[in-house]
Amino acid sequence: VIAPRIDTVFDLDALLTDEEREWQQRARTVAQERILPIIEDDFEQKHFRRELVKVMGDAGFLGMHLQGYGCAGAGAVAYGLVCLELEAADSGWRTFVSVQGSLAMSAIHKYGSEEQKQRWLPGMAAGDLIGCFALTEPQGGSDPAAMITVARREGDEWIIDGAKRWIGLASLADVAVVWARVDDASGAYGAGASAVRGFLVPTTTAGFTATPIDGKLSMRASVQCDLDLDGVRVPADAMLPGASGLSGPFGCLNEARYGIVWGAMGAARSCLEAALERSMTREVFGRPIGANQLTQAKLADMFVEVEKGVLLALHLGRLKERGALTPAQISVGKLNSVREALEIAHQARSILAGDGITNAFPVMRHAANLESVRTYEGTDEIHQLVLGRALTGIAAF
Ligand code: TGC
Repeated sequence: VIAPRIDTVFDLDALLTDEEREWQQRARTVAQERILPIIEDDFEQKHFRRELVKVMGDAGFLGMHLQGYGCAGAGAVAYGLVCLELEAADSGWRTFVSVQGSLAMSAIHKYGSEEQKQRWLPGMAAGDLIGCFALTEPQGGSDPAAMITVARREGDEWIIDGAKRWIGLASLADVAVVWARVDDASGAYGAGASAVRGFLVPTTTAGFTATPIDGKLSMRASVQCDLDLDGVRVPADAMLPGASGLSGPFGCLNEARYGIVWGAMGAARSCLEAALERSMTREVFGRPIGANQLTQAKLADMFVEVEKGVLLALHLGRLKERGALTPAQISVGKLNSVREALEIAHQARSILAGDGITNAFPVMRHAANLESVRTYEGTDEIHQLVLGRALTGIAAF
């Protein structure tokens, strides 16, 4: 028995344009031909396959929702569908596309000078240059307002000192978008003393050290780093002129969180597909396990959550295309998608029984990856607090 393709059951395709379907198909092809054949080995070996960066660039996925500078200028839904298909293969590759396009490139595109955009964006869109986004610090990621990394002005230069943690791709990156508190009581270089500003730091700059974090049992096919910033000197024009205050980095986090709303549903779909196929081929007590009511109930619940999650993502995508998407709406999507994807991964594992803990199936890898996705770009608790504030008008943080 061949499992029906679950994404044809509900006919979500009917809600997409031809162009969106083309982007989705392109991402599905890249995922199937370039990522799936190698991902179990790469996950096992903790290997980030650098050569695939160019493949992502050639496919047009890097900064694909941005206009100009070699970017594809695609819509938010098309970008979401690409995130979904890449994460159906592995969260690490969707994370790469998010860090490059939604965080590093978005920061430059939203807040950079014309010269900064011309210098960095075309190479990043093509996959010739890698960017990273240095916001989170070792003392914790949930409260960027507690940032202690500082930039001091000395003559025509900024000198940056501090530390960052969990910075994706930093050891491979060509440029880092470093967020730092400007130590400037005069207010001459920022909107008031101690404003958080962004700086474009070439990673070859003296004093910039990126060290991959070892011992990860999640996101093993991608790289996250500790950053040490020790007297890093950059020219005055390295500052992003268009961002002052935390709304700068938060504006980029909105972009990345939006991609996760879609991406996590890709991981969920992959788990459901594995469980569905197994339920029709694996026999216990003389019949397929999918003939049991308890298994069918699990499959039905998983399917309902995948379909609801994709519909929610699509709704948020259409709002985003109209310029109407709010941070609280993104929190609904990020919280729901990742929470449900993890539950789906756990249910799929139970249907696969003992074999579900092996890498003969993608389910444990997705479950492990989703633990990271649940934590970065705002934990469940942060998004609950954002929604709690939106509902009550009272900030509980
Ligand atoms: P508050 O500090 O009062 O506000 C600061 C300013 O930011 C504005 N703002 C937003 N702007 C746009 N989008 C959003 N989502 C925004 N949220 C806040 C806010 O209006 C204010 O603007 P202004 O002009 O008045 O100065 O912040 P808050 O009280 O609103 O927010 C508190 C809280 C807890 C919600 C916020 O701090 C938060 O979202 N925390 C979670 C941070 C987070 O997600 N960290 C993980 C980042 S993941 C990462 O860095 C890794 S990158 C991936 C990789 O490299 O692999």
